[in-house]
Amino acid sequence: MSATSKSIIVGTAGHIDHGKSALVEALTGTHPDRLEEEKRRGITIDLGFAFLEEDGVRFGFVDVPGHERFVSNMLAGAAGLDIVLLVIAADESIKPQTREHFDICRLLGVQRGIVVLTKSDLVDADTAGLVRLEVEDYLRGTFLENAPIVGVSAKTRSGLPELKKELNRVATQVRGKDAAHHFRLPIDRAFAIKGFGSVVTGTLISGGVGAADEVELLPEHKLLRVRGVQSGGKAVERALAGQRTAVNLAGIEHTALKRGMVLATPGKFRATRRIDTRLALLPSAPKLKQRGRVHFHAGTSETVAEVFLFGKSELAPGQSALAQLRLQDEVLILPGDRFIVRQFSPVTTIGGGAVLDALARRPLLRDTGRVAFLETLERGDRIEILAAMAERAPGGITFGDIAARTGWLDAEIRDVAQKLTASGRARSVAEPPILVPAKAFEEVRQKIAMRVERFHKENPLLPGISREDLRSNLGRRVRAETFRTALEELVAQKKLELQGEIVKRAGSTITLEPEEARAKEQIETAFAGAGLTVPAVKEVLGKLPVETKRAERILQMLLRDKNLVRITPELIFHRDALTNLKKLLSTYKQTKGERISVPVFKELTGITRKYAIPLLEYLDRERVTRRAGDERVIL
Ligand SMILES: Nc1nc2c(ncn2[C@@H]2O[C@H](COP(=O)(O)OP(=O)(O)OP(=O)(O)O)[C@@H](O)[C@H]2O)c(=O)[nH]1
Ligand SMILES: [Mg+2]
Repeated sequence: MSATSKSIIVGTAGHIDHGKSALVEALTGTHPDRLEEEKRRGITIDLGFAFLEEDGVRFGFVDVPGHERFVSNMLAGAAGLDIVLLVIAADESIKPQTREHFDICRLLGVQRGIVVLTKSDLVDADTAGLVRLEVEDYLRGTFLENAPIVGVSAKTRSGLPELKKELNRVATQVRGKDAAHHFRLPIDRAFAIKGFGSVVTGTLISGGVGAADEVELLPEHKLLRVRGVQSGGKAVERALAGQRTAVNLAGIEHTALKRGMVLATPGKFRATRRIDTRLALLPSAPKLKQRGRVHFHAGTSETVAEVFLFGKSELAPGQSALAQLRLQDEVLILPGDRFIVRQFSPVTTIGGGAVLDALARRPLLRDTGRVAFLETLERGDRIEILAAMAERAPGGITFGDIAARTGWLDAEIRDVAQKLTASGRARSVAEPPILVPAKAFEEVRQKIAMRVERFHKENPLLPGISREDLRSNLGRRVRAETFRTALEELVAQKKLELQGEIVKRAGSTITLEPEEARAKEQIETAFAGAGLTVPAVKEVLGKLPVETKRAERILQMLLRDKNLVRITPELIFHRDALTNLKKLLSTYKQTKGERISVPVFKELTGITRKYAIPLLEYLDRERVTRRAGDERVIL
């Protein structure tokens, strides 16, 4: 079996007892019914599986139950079909579950199929011809309108070679699932095999999976390791999209694994309870009321949903609408995925649709942009979709958000993001990309420039606003990355300047009022004249010709320009005094040696302990001296 051969999933559909399972056995040699109860009652209850390889095409068969009570099992099998075999017994013709199963196939978007008139050994040619006409009439205007109709008998095996030929022909028309995409395996069975542990099976709808892969179990968001993979009943290195697949998992009990869960590429997806959709009601269904409850089926999962119609109070039969489905349980579902809804009671299939927004917001009335947004999603233009998503995300949308909301591959996201930013409609403010709408980015830029301007006006004695204050001024809705990018751009455009952590208008200098200039000189002189026996800061500031607030700002200017140095909250020295002190110590080292005690230091500098200790600690910090017991070593 070559790994490159085409893999196709074929599913049966049709009324109970019409010969679906017998047909699968006649085609593959495997009877798909496995359960004891199925064998005893002669009906299919749950999904059955079989394999066939014909002319290089690998067919995985999913056989479904026809009984109306087991439609939910049928639904778990119908997700992921490439070709449907619509099975109609020639002696009974179209029956209720023929219609229901066929409706389900249509709503799920199944593209191709073959109509199989079974039990043809039980009818004469006239009856067979009549049934054929009835079926043709029924299928007019549907995806099976031009499908082959093949009469077969599982008993006499008549028609089987022709059916196989048709299967191969239709298989060539199937586009096939994308093995290069993210891995997704909706689980339809979970069990344990002695000596192996937990195994799950499913139809691999996207991507691939191999031994030693790490996968994520959803909606649990649990990481698991793959021990081994089987496909078509044989161990394989890698199973690919379009194959029936069994995965042996490490680190989990089989009882913790259930139909409806999904194995997926780790770290990409988010389970959801709220999806915005295009919901269609079958012409045969009763009308659906606002906030009506329905059974919801997607992939292999099943839950209950409350329907919230946008802009409508009810949905008429045969109509469709944009609608939010609030799910009772979390599921993993992505945009484009199809789903089925069934009436709450009595349980019959009434409609279905496609997911547009899998991570939808609550249906608030003031969200006036929602319908337009959903219509954009529905049109499917990726650049428009990304632009619209960025618009709706406060502060922009991250790479991870995009992945979770679209299911696109990293390279696809980058490609679309690049096109969007190249068009000038959005800005990327980080790597990996975070997209911010161009208008929002421009607003941030303007706010920054305005805020800096205002700061200069309000604080003429300060060189500029601190980065942190500027950032917090913009509010929390602005991302740090947006702020940084906008600021960098303003600096690059020479509109603003950075001075360490200070942001200022480019070229701005501080102009002092005459009394401020005098005050500045006075402060500097006071400290310069004091040498190491410095005065108290308060005392100096108290004598100035300006009020305290301005005096303090002028002091800050001197400290910032390093004309003054603050070594403790209370002690400030002039730069020259400290330079002289360092020279003094250097001379001492040359003449008296490298060690100096506190008393000798006091004597040398002529200062009291009050100054000596903080000064020595300052010198230690400056690595001019190093403490060694009671003494200092001059470095
Ligand atoms: N004579 C005749 N009997 C058939 C043929 N195909 C199936 N049967 C019989 O019809 C009965 C039902 O067949 P199944 O294959 O179990 O029908 P099914 O559609 O799978 O039924 P469910 O799975 O329960 O919906 C069985 O007794 C089969 O032996 C056929 O081509 N000719
Ligand atoms: Mg059956």
